[in-house]
Parts: sequence; structure tokens; C-alpha cells
Amino acid sequence: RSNKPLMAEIDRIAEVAGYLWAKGWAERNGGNISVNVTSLMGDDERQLPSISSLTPLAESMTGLCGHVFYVTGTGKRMRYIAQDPFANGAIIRISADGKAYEIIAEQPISPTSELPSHLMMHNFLRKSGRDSRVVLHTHPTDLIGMTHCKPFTDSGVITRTLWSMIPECRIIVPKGVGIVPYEIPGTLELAHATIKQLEKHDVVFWEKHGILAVGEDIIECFDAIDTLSKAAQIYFSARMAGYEPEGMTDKQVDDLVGAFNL
Ligand code: 2HA
Ligand code: ZN
Repeated sequence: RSNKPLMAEIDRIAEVAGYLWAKGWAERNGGNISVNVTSLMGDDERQLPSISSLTPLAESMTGLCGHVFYVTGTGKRMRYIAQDPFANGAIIRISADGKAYEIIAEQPISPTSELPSHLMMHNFLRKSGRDSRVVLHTHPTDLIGMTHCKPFTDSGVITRTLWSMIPECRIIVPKGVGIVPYEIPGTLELAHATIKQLEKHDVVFWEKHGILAVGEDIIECFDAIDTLSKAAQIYFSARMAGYEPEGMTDKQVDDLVGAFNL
């Protein structure tokens, strides 16, 4: 725990875990976080002996050989990750051949059930040269609610609707959102479908399940989801008051691109 940059990053993860709980997006063990911390560790730390057996991965992660991640634990609650990230998550290392992982610190806490999808996303992001180190998955009530309504299961429609609620939304989520039709949580099918959406977007909805953001910075990932949630709340508030919100016009939304260099 003497590594200051790593501990500062773990503190930020704990901070965001607390926000997810406070927002009401993290019922029981809902949601999970993984962060590539390889660059925050010294050579000696990356070589730490393992404290678990080597667990094979279903697909080899050739872009992540020797990489090190903080991952939240399976079944662990965000509200407790906020209090004690090392009692509710672990540092894992991908093997030199990319075919397995082992836990190297601090306690042998098994990684999230969504590890296959998280690692595949990290693998994809590295191979495509993006410096996204963070994958954040959570269950925002309002955003999930939107995916229960047909027109919004289309990426273009849900993106335009959310963008048109407030200017900030397009400014903070300029690539819009992708959406993956319902898949069983934790499966490779879900992982593959998500990667496809990440080719064009940094934020992806999982229909009737949740949302996921990738990025360089965990606070920015949280902010993107928070801004989308704000837009969804404006939409639903209007609907609950009995009217269809007018929304900014397409021109008003598109004018932001030039004005803010998006
Ligand atoms: O960690 O959110 O998608 C529980 C989940 C699975
Ligand atoms: Zn989930």
C-alpha cells in the first residue's frame, strides 16, 4: 500500500462506487468496475507472487499479456467497495500468454461475474489504440427504464432523444450511445455484442439490464452516465407531467458540434 499513484487511483474507484450506491444505481451487488492499473505499478510490483491459482480465460487476451487490473469482486456491494475497496475487490494479473489470470493483491477475492466482458473490452480498446483504462458498469433506474420502450432500443433514437433534453448531454457524450439487445449477464455473447458497439461509442446500453462506459478516467466515466441519467430524468418528468417534451431541435443539437469542437 506504499504505492501512492495506485492508492490514489483506488481511492477514485472507491469514490465512484460510493456515488453509484448514493445514486440508487447499485442494488445489492449490481454493477462492476475494472481499471487497468499496469502503468501505475513498478516492475517489481507487477511481478508480485500470485495469491490464487491460475484461472483460465475462455478467450485469450493477447492485447493484455502481463497487464494488471483492479476488479470489483463477484457478489460484492458498491456501498462496501466505497468503504473498503481491497476487501471487496482485488488486483489481478493476466498471464504472459494472455490465456489466464491470477490474483496478486491484496486478498483472494474472486473477480466480478462480468470479468469476461470487461477483459474483452480492455483487450479491444488496447488493440484499437484507445487509451481507455476504465470499464464501469452500473444499473441506473431511469436509463434502464428507457430500454423497455421500443423506439429507444435503436441507438440513433435513444441518442437523439437524450441529446435533445439538454445541451450538456451532447457535449459530454459526443459519440452518442450504442445499445445491445438483451443477453444473459456475464456471457461471451454479451461481451462480443458490446465490443461491436464500442467501435463507435464510449457508452453502451445493455437492454433491460444496465449501462457501461469506457474511458481514461473513472470520474469521467461516471459523469457521462450521470449526464445521460439527467437527460432521461428530464424526459420522464415531462412524460409524468402529461406531455411529450419538445426537445431541442436537430439544428440546435447539431450546432453544438461546431460551437464546442465535438
Ligand atoms: O455484478 O451487474 O451484470 C452484477 C452485475 C452483472
Ligand atoms: Zn449488471
